[in-house]
Amino acid sequence: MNKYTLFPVTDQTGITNFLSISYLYRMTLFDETALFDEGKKRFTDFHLPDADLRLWEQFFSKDASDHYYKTLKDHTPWQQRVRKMYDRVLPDPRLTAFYGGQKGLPWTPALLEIKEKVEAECGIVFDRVLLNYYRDGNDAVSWHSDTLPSDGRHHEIGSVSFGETRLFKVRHKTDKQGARLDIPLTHGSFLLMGASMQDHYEHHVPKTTREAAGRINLTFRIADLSKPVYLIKAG
Ligand SMILES: O=C(O)CCC(=O)C(=O)O
Repeated sequence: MNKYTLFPVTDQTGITNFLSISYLYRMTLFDETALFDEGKKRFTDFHLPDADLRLWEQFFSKDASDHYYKTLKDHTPWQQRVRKMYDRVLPDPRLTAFYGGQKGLPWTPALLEIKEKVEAECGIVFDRVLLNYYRDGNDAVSWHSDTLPSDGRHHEIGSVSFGETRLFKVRHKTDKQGARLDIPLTHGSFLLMGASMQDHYEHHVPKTTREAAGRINLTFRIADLSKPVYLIKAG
């Protein structure tokens, strides 16, 4: 697929439009209020082969998004995860916090409000949330699909973004000619990944050389999130 290939997306009225990938590359800085000022809500169903992927832009209002960004940035006990790579221990290029379940922090009022709004839209009840804080354009997450929960099957993942717009890249695991998407996840957006997304696709938030302010991403999940990671306190 090249950037002129047309890609079917369905809006909230159920009408399918064919958009080029270059359209989907559109970037919006989070402090740019034009989209919000127009009051445009936008729903996109990406019709991915083998998996559901749906996006609600401006799912949260500008005021609510500003409020949640600031509250989460200032009041989350951010932690620096480190990973063993051969004989080296490397910090993840982002800060994280994990809420819910036996191993997570207790839910806060702000996280419960966000969770309830997401659940009301998609009809799925989540029980954990992983927060990622990308401090600037140097923070990122490399290609991966999310770990298999301990019950042995993948579930839907609800992903909410506040702050700077960053690209969310998606590629099929085995079909190299298959769909590749670059989705700008804007301030206040909600992306729903269907259960089979993790079986068939990988995702990635690349570093960016453009000046990027902070971004907080919340991935609401079902069941165990434990990973072989070591935690050290954020400095
Ligand atoms: O920041 C994002 O949009 C993606 C986060 C992610 O891939 C993850 O938490 O596994």
